[in-house]
Amino acid sequence: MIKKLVELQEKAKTEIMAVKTMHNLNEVKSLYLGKKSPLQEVLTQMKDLTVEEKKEMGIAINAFKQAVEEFVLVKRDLLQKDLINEKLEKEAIDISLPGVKFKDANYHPLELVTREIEEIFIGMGYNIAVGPEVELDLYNFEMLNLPAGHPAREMQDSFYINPTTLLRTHTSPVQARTMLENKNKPIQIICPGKVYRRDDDDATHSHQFMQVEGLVLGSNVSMADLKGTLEYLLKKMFGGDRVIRFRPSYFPFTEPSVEVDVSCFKCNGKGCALCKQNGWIEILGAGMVHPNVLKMAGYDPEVFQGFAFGIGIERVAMLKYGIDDIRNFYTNDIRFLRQF
Ligand code: 2U9
Repeated sequence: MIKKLVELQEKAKTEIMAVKTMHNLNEVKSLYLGKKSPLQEVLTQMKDLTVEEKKEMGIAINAFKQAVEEFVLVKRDLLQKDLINEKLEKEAIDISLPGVKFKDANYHPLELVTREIEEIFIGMGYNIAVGPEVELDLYNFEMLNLPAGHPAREMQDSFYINPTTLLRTHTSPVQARTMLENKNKPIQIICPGKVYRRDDDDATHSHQFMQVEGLVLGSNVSMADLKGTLEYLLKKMFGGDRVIRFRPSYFPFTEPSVEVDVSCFKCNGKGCALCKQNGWIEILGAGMVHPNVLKMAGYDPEVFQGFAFGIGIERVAMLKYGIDDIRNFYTNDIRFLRQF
């Protein structure tokens, strides 16, 4: 009987080690240890044995059971490892494959032009000043030599919030505020930002647009400094062989005032569609700060002179990138914005 058990154990071992799935393993296990296993037959034959033989047989049966349990455990372990390996193989990621590319964000064209202008002026030692977009009439108009009823207020039709408060029509109130803070000290600033004018929107006009204005005050600042500064700016922005010209103009806050043209960067002044065949592109307004503006901000015009200028960011961006409709800047069309 013991011999039979040893043979059965060998057979169980072979069969257990040959199974391919957990399910099969459980089946084979109950085949050898369950109620219908050949072990039952051995047990029924036990009744014919002597006490001594029964004892021996009991030990042998326990050893058999233990051995089969162990084979099952070992096989279960092996099957589990196979399962994990199979899963690892199936779910393997090829880390040498190129990843999913995320599209980098880019700056808005108006931001690009603003930053370019800021960099140029920072290089000349200017500071950048900012101020509120909801402004007092006092800073937006009064302090800039545009008293109530002045006909030039017409040029800057405005959005009033109440009789004394409006959306700023230019960034000039930032300069006025800076002058009040600095009384009789030199100033060298640029003021970029959004401005608002009551205007009918079309391809070249918008009720909201961007400007960079500049202000330089000192005891020895002349129109020659203004010309040199603007020539440097425009050469940096539109190319080293640009030339500029001043035409007389009028602004209430500067005297004398000028409009500044730059030679066309597309045809080099010969005349083309961009410059409307005249070789020059109108780009800026500027002038020497009006003595009234200096006085109102507490600067002595006998000691201090200075220049100021203003440039429209949309216009620069339209010229630079060949954009024909100002509304493109504000409609957030990703196909437009991705081009910069
Ligand atoms: C102070 C004194 C003077 C700012 C100036 C201009 C000329 C000008 C326009 C350019 C295109 C506005 O955006 S635009 O439509 N600006 O022509 N701006 S001088 O003069 C100042 C500002 C502040 C205290």
